[in-house]
Amino acid sequence: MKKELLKKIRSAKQILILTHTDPDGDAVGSAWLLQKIIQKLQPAARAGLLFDPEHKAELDYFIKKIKNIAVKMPDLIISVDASDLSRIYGLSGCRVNIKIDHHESKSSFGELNIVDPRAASCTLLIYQLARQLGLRLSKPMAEALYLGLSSDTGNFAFANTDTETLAAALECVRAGVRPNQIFNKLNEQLSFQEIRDFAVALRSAGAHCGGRLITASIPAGLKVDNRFLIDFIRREKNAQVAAVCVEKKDHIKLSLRSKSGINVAAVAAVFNGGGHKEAAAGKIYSATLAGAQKQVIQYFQKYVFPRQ
Ligand SMILES: [Mn+2]
Repeated sequence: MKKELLKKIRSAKQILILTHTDPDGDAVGSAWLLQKIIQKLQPAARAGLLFDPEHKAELDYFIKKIKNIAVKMPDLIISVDASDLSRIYGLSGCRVNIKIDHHESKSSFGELNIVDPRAASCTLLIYQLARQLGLRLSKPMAEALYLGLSSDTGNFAFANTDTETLAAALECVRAGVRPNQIFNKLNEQLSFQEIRDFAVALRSAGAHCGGRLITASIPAGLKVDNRFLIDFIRREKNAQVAAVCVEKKDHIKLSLRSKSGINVAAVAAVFNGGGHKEAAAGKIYSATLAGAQKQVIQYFQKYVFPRQ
């Protein structure tokens, strides 16, 4: 695996790194970290990245730190943190040569697939590769790694937080990362309007299935980050699963979180999506937000929390 990866990178001149639409901290961190690694392995190559411009504003701080290089005719395309071909931003009919990912997925669309669902973040998986190649963790690499680690572990609080993630975080801090600064840039950048909109969205919260399922929804027009909302409602003490429906242009986005061992990736798969056991997302083609939410609640009532 390591040899094949090295061979592909060393023989490339123009490398394009892509990730999923609506990128999160792990997507941005993974592309950034990989670019830094490629620059060390193959300094003569041009390694550029492409991000979906429709990303959360707080990621701009990190994207601005990345020195992007225009790559017009890539001879190597690497996707990071993307489980499905249809979710990759900027691919436009090209082939993916290398897929690096940590989602549970049967889609092996790369010529070379480096996939490990045990890795808490895709940046951690890329860091492990870099370590095998004997590369030292520089400060920018550590920032990229930490960005993905903290994003995908809910600031080192989710079930995927383990000795590996904490040991990698320690390496990041040793390399000069300041956890508080990254937390501030990611989580303390809301506008006053977003605080008010959050209050409106929170009013939609409901408990179902004897309290084991907690739901909320975000109508179009409200500026609310669904991750903040779902991470808030999941705090309810009896909730085993949290579900948030978000009204998008042509569909309803479904986000799911599990605190109880229930595999929400399997539920997301029913709703045109996928992800991890504890965090997953899907798409519902319903004309209304209420209609989509009803479908979700009914699915949980019937299949996940049936009455004994
Ligand atoms: Mn990820």
